[in-house]
Amino acid sequence: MESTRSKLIQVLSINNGNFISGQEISDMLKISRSAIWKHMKELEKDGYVIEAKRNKGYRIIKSPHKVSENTVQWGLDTKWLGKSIIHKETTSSTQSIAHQLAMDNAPHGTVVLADEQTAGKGRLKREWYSAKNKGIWMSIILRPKILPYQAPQLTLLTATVLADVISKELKLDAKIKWPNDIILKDKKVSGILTEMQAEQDQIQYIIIGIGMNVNHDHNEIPDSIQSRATSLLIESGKVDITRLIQSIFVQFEKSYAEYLNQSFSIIKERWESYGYRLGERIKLKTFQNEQEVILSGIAEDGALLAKYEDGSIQKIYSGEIDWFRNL
Ligand code: BT5
Repeated sequence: MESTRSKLIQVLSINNGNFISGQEISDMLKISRSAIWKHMKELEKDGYVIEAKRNKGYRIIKSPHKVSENTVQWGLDTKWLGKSIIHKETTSSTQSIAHQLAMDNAPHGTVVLADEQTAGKGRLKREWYSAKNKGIWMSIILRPKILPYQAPQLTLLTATVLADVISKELKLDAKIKWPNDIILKDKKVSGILTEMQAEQDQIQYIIIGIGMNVNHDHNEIPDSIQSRATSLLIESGKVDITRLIQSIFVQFEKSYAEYLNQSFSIIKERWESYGYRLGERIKLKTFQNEQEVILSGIAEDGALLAKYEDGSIQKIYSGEIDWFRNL
């Protein structure tokens, strides 16, 4: 259920700084005038500056910079993504909260956002550093009508969304390093963690975890990853995290619709246009051996396509790739 507060935010933001009367709001949201007033007071606590005028109504004249359910929903132009947001100042991992909510039937498009994670997770139980107010640490609950084997396509889709937003809005040369890293100048700025709950041939839910370093200075990147990690601030300048989240939501909805209505090939093409070191020779270590291969793209199921010396192309699902060492 969309909360009354988020509907109110929507009504006010559609009006874009113009007054809207208490009666109109009351009719639209089916709540009393005194309930509206109480909600306005709550918004003010969140940092909104609201002007209330007799015979004219209400308008928002300033919204706060901090990330919250309300600030992200203010002016957010999406149909389903982010209509329900759970924001925590601090939490162990947004993934854990999202799993819990999904098991309790949270709707498609619900988002868990945190200012800080104390036990952020990467893949294979790796650690994900999530410093307070420095980045985007969020988990999106999806309930797609696709088959479980297609789930990795959503990781690739998410990567194209992040690369698109970073490239278009910040004019940076974003690349996607298979399978889930967004790279700026050979350093990781963002990672994606996709987790799924499925039974036989049916997906119950998918959780897409997105971590993105936004406003870290150089010295705010932990020593252990200094040589491999970067932030948007380092590469471009300070970024408004709330606006960035909104852009990600809008682009995500667009790409998700294209994916469902058309096919994965549109995402695959986009992915390949951002592919890190595609067409290059890299060293690939599998269970059996270590070989030089040329990266030629991705397959429909999300596997990496490697071209061997003899011209054969094989799908790589896992294996160590020595990305950063020049051959
Ligand atoms: C990922 O794993 O890249 C997935 C990261 C997903 C994080 C989000 S944040 C919101 C949600 N809640 C969570 O708890 N997780 C998700 P992987 O490919 O395994 O990369 C992990 C590796 O990246 C680590 O072993 C480090 O080397 C490096 N790393 C850790 N923190 C980093 C950071 N902030 N920036 C860049 N690299 C980092």
